[in-house]
Amino acid sequence: ASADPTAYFDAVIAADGKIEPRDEMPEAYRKGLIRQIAQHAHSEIIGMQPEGNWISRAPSLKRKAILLAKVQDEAGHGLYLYAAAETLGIDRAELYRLLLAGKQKYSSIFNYPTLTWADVGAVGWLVDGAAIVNQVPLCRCSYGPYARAMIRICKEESFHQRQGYEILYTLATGTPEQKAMAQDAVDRWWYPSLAMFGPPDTDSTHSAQSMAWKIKRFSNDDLRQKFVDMTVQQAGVLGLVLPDPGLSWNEERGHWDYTQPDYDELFTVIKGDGPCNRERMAHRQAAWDDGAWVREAAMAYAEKKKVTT
Ligand code: FAQ
Repeated sequence: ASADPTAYFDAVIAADGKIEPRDEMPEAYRKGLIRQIAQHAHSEIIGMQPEGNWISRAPSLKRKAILLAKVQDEAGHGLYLYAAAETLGIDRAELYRLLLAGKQKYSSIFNYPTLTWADVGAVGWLVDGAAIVNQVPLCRCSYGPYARAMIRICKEESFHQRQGYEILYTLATGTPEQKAMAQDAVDRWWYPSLAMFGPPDTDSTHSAQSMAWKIKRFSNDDLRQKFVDMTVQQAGVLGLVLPDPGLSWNEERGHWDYTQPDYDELFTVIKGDGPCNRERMAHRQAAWDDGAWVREAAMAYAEKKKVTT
């Protein structure tokens, strides 16, 4: 180790290099990454619930197989992300404990209900769409294991986004009732999707430090704007209307003007009082409890192997 403990870290960050698990790093960098990566992992796992709700009710065998594969991908994303967090010296059992104790968060978006089949399309199109806009820059994040996990995750997310778009396209070009169902889903998912990007830059507590450390590459508001610009075009192709009368092209800025989501609602949901928070956490807790015998059996088997070999 050098005399200045952060000299190596500072040089790697300045040169746009990657920090790896065994490198010296400031404690706040390590803690901040655990916070973000764990929150991201928990989101993937809790995020299986709203869509899992439709697996048994998907309208055809083909739709069921596709949705099952997508939800399994989310479990996989959660696992790569827990593994990335573990390289920072925390055990995943501890991360689960912190989630279940309400000490770590998961994304606000998964506290909204999936009321109709069209919601599965809207989640794929808007929620995965927002996730991609947020996560592509994370492929260049300064922490190596997180950046590398993001590359594969983003490839799968873009497939997910297209399957959602295709569900909505089928409905939007179907019967008037199907089109109305697609429009209703978009009406309900639009603002919660905008809120996924987090509070406005002025209220974002972590952005300045995360950007200086090259964990975040763009601010919450810049990513939100990018998502709006991309989505307006796609809504046009679908023939669906984004539920914002304030949407208008701003020639000077070269971006769409839009109405901000209700950030009071975002904070209410983050604090645990959204439409489905209790249900999501109860389901997660039950899955943990129901899995106890599997964990115990696996430990007993490992012990037995140690004794006999
Ligand atoms: N929900 O200072 P900032 C997916 C919290 S995609 C809940 O701006 P930061 C794929 C924030 O933690 C969803 N909490 O924070 C999928 C902080 O509180 P803390 C997951 C939120 O970290 C699709 C406080 O507010 N993606 O799962 C939210 O700089 C379909 C102040 O905020 C990721 O996690 C929110 N929306 O920026 C799966 C991406 N927004 O921690 C299944 C990685 C903010 O101090 C189906 N994460 N907060 O107690 C990030 O990029 C960042 O963490 C942000 C927030 C952008 C989410």
